Amino acid sequence: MQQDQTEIRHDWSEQEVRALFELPFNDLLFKAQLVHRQYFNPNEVQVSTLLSIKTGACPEDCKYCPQSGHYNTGLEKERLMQVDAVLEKAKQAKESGSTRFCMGAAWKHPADKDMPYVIEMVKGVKALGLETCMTLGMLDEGKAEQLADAGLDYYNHNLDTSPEFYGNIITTRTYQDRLDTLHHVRESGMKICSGGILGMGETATDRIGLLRQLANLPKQPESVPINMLVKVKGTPLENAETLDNLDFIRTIAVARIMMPQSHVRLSAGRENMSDEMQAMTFMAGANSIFYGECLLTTPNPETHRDLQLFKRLGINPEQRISEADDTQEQVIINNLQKQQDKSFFYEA
Ligand code: SAM
Ligand code: DTB
Ligand code: SF4
Repeated sequence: MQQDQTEIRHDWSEQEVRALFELPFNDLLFKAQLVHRQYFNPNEVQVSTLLSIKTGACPEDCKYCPQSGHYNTGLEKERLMQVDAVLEKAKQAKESGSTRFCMGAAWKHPADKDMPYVIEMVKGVKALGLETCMTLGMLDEGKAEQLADAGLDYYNHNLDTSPEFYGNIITTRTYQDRLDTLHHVRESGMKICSGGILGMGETATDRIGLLRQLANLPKQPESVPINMLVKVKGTPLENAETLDNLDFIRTIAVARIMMPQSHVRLSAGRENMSDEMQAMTFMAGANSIFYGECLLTTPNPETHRDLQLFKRLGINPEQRISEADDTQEQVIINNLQKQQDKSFFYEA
């Protein structure tokens, strides 16, 4: 650790985190910026693209989710996509400037019969020179190892909220199930992407609880998505009370301070955020977004709006940092050339 770098702590108490939330807004944002600049270029944001590879009819009952089979949201269900079709989408994502491709499936957990296809997807997307991420539900040790062996870089599995509030939102899998999946992912050597959703009717104490759970994991997640609830008609949370934007920004800032080395991802909910609100979250330490007009099933800002926003804020997309291997060397050279031509992303 360099002398001027904030220490990574895994023993955050409720009182300490509450004290951060209670700081005057400007003091909190200043502190978050200071921490952010120790580990990251403040003018770079990592850009990922999402694809739903299996949509709807999920057996889980997550009250926020349009894909749960327990609620009627009018969503069109789709079986697991063909590998070729997934790779075609990944190519498009890469051409648009994304560096990571995140594939999501509405499953309780992947079935044995689906693993060969999923593994082909990982290998194919990797061969395109993109980082790979998947979110397929719970993983046991064996499946985590299979995915890691295939070369999957990140696994997304959110804790969603505090342990105390969790039972109000999901009853079909426990908090401990989620922690177990994260443990298997960590043990397999993959990187962890785990965060939560705000605006589900949770209290400020629940937001503190969520961040403590994430930061106090034996190793902090490399990526921490903070979603603003997208209220979908037909889900039990369709009329949830809207969270104050300043409380959302505060939560990003506190996440940044508690997890200095992690990418904090401004995730779902950007479609309803003004440019100024998004700029404030970047100021608070968010440094990653989902890019592309669709999240999994709900809309995301149109790409030209994001490109304009980046341009107005002087933000550059973060380039992929990876050790070269035979298949990816050319891809990395191309990316470096693109980095020199900073305008490539804006003109995509
Ligand atoms: N089925 C897998 C799972 O739950 O692990 C993966 C897909 S799931 C859609 C991934 C995450 O998206 C959820 O954990 C939740 O945090 C987020 N999410 C789902 N619906 C959302 C909504 N309406 N608003 C905000 N975030 C949402
Ligand atoms: C995450 O935390 N947010 C993304 C990603 N991980 C997989 C998903 C957001 C989904 C929003 C609702 C939808 O589009 O279906
Ligand atoms: Fe299924 Fe994931 Fe949606 Fe929960 S969040 S209902 S597990 S797709």
